[in-house]
Amino acid sequence: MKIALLDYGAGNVRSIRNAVRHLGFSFSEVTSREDIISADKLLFPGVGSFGLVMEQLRLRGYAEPLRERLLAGKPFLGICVALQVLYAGSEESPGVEGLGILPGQIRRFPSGENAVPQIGWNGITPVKSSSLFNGYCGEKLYFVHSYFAPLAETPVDWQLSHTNYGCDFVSAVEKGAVSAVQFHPEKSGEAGLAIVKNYLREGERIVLSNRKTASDTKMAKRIIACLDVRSNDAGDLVVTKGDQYAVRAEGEVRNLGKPVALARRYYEEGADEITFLNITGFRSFPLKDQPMIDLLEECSKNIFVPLTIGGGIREFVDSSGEKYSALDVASAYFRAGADKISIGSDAVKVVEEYIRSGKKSGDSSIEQISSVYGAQAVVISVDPKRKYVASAEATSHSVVRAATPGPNGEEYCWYQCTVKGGREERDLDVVQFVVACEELGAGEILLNCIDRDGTNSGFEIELIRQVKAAVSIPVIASSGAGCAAHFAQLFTETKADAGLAAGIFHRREVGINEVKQAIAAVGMEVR
Ligand code: 1PR
Repeated sequence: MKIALLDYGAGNVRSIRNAVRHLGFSFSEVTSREDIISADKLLFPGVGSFGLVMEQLRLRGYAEPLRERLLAGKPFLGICVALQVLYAGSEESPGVEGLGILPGQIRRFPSGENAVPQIGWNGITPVKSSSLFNGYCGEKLYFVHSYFAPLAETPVDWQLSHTNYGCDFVSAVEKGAVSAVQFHPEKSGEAGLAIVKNYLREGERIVLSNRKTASDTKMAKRIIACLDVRSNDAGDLVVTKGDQYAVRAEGEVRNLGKPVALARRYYEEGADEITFLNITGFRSFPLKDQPMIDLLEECSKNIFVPLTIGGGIREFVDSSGEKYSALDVASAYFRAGADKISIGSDAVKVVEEYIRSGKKSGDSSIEQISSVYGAQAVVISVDPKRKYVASAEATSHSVVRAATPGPNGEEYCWYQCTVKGGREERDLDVVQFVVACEELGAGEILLNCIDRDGTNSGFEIELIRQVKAAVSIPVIASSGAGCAAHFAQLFTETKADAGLAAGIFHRREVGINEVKQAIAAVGMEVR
């Protein structure tokens, strides 16, 4: 059986390759139109924008053979934007024609109650039986997209499953041997791998009884494990953990373990996402000695939940005068298995220039990476510090009433942005910063808090509320978790989309499952 994978240079195709290999199948890469026609089974993972995918398919002369194959009803599995290009067009790329297998238009999620993009674990409701869902028991699956296939614009005989995210949308289509899914099965843990296996399985597609699942689906709150990574004095790459960003104890870099092993442990313990932050990335150049690239390649071999990587993503000129753009760095990370990249210090610089000039340059790191890989692939890691003020009127910055009074009993504070891991303070407050990042095309905010980092004293609720009120993109709350109850407090007192912790997980003080039980106990949806 000839399995062919269609990679048009999209973001993270490494994950689907790893998933197919992990399942014990071999495959070949599509290099010609003939490969598209002749393959017994075609896999088409899509990442990026509708327009970019269609442009790449046409550039390579793949659009016509693909249409031919689909109209002939030959086995096909499309993932994410590869489902969307089956349609005639999309609001994401007006005027760009899709493959037109399905007549309708892809639409953007309405902004409002739900953060857009949809990033996280949601359910599906199969509306007809399919061998693709043999053995599927209603597990949540991983979605990361801003545009969706509307029910009204999808012929009923193509509709395979629905999902709700503010509105009901088509989360999978199928007709005969042609299937496509909006979620990422290669990033949806064991349940996702089972769906890929059902597609790749040899022989006739026999439909076993598909278990009835819930008629409505709910997005889960995400629990993320974060690995702050750096080289220790011996030059080994270790997971470390700061107290308010100070990572040395008795002069030594705290060593909490090996990154690959810890990441694997969190995958097995049910982490919804895993984040790696190269905390000294601002010093070195990620593409030079490459430890983070190797780490990603290793982890993505057998970790099938989303991986985010941050640290040092910026423009760079190396010692031989060779110039690299932030996009070059990000592309290397995506090819190595990252699903999202996180920008820290460089984003502050970009926003300061944006506020100073009042206009978008179009070639900032945020804009470049977001336009090629999609907003959902760009996370902004914010490192704010509390700045106490005598009164709310004492500053032009956006203040909050501080839950922790200041050293002189101050009741108010604002949150000052920093760069280089909290080493340098900037005259920019967190609200100005996140609003500008969203305008420039970022898809998610990783909201740390230096004052809370490593303190086990709980999340900075007032900061999270302030940022959640300022942006419509998802917000990951980070810093300060000391027990499972802190996550319950986080999700009952704020609209945070995800909660991240490091120290308590590394030191095995609290388990990921314990956290999920605690938030489920207060009525939150969990995976
Ligand atoms: O600025 O683009 O090179 O990125 C550097 C990245 O490294 C940024 O994302 C920045 O947040 C991170 N970083 C830099 N220095 C430190 C440090 O700790 N000295 N760590 C650092 C950031 C914060 C969280 C941490 C939570 C949870 N770590 O990610 O994991 O605070 O911790 P807790 O649960 O133990 O409280 P660039």
